[in-house]
Amino acid sequence: MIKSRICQILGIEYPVFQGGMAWVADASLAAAVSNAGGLGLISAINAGTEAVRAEIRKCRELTDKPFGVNLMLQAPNVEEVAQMIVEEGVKIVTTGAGSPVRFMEAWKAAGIKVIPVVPSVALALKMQRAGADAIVAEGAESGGHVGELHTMPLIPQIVDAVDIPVVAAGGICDGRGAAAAFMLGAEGVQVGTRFLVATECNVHPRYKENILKATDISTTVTGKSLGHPVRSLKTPFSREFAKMESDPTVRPEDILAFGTGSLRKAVQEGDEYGSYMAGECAGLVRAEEPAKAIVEDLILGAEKVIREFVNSHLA
Ligand code: TUI
Repeated sequence: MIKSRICQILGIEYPVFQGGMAWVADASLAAAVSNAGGLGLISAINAGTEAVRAEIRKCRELTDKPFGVNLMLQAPNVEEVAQMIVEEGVKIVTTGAGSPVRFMEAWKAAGIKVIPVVPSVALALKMQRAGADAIVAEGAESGGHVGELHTMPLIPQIVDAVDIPVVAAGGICDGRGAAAAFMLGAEGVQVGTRFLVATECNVHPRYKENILKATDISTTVTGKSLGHPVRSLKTPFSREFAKMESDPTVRPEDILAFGTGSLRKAVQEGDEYGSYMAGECAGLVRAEEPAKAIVEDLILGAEKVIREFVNSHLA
């Protein structure tokens, strides 16, 4: 069985994190992943601080295993949520899209394990200095807000730079990807896109259908001109967004306004003018399955390919 420091630090069975996907990652999905032995995460981006508090309480009813909360640091209510998770006794926090340094002292004092998501070596080192317990290193193959570096060169460079455990994210969705991440020195994997089609994931059925019919070339990155590159499925929305970005007569604020609310529209309404955030590995996602089957496929699948490789190529 693949084990690592991540399992010890967090008290989980398998070093598999479910990505804290904005508007998607609720108590139902997080509890299912935690009950399967991985780390379920609730996104703190949805209908407001009190709604997130309710999800945390619901998750406690659904699982007695460890779970965490993911905080998107550009959220308008980020200060309020940062305080609320302390009040609620949350024990694990991951962060994205910024530096959580200003919250670190209060979170550490509350006994919270803090695991920032970072896209570069410099940020990984900054997070280690600030007291992070581990980091998620996320390559640009991932869905949603992306950095510049891709997983294959990013993970070993961060692993070489820090002493804390590194969890790999971006482009991992089966045992082969997980095995590759472990070979790069990661001590865990974070998976988003494949959990979008988990039975316990409450996205609109059209979101699941769009992931299941995706191919290798189905995702695109928009928003570079605004300084917020986001990977999502190619849809009428993303094509229109890209057209606006390439038109010098369109003002950035109008592009921004066009994108506002688009993720929620995809997740809740299955609207074709929604933003279907998804990673490059969407083309590998073939079936809706319980979260438990996904967690087990990632870990047992990784073990299987590593064993087979050693037996057939290193004997
Ligand atoms: O955060 C993510 N992925 C996300 S957040 C999100 S919500 C959203 N909604 C609408 C439009 C745009 C986004 C969707 N996907 N991944 C983690 C991640 N964090 N990737 C890269 C970073 C990151 C970037 C800069 C982390 C730290 C950072 O620091 C800059 C600084 O402040 O020093």
